[in-house]
Amino acid sequence: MPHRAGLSFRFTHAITRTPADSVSRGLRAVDAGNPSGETFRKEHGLYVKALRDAGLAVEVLPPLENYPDSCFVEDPAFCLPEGAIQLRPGTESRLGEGREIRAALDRQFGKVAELPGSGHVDGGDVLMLDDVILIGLSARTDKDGAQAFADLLGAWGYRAEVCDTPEGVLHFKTACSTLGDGVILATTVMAESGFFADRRVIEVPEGEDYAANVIRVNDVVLVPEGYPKTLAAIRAAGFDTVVLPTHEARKVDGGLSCLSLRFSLG
Ligand code: CIR
Repeated sequence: MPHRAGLSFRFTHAITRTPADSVSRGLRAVDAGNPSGETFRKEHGLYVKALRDAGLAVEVLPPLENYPDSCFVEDPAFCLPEGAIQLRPGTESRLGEGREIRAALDRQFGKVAELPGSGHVDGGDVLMLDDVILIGLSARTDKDGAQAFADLLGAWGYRAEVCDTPEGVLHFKTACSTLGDGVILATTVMAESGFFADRRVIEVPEGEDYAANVIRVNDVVLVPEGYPKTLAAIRAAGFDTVVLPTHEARKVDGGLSCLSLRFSLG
């Protein structure tokens, strides 16, 4: 795939979904208390504002009470400038979210495909860089799904590589992000994985692994509140930052990337 400068962080549009009250029953690996829908919606409002301030036109979809985790719109779809792909999330309670987001994809894109076959891919396992798309195998993304997705991306002119997400990590991007301009932010385990070849990797300082999930949006990097060492490392690398509260999302294993689909149109 030819290097497409800015593919991974130059965006014009985003799709988000307002958290439902049922997010209090959202999936989580470790129980740290139930998130409050009301507080989550306040944090979500700040998130949407930050995306708009970064220059994006944001479509905010209504809450879906039947899907407690549906505000994490990154998982049921994947967006590229030329079209979107409806994915098949790899856990029972989220399976229908692909169908639920389809109408929004159809509104935004002329071309929308569905993940072929019967395998599963969560968008949280997909890291788009400017010259390759990494797909992490995880408890949510299986081999069949990853291969079918890689083949589809290949047919659209993109190079995809399938990697093993380290044990105990929910999604590939739970533990790494692109800061753009060839720089990766990653936990130590991810940094040592070899997935990033000779790219520059900034390691998340000890005790701040949650902060590995940031998003570069045009000229700023959105960083979760409460991780001062990671914030300092990103700033020291020359990036402008915006700090956002993600306390409620974190209670159900969600981070900044999970809360939006970001893409560039036209
Ligand atoms: C889940 O377990 O599916 C949600 N509670 C959190 C999803 C986070 N999504 C992401 O990392 N892309």
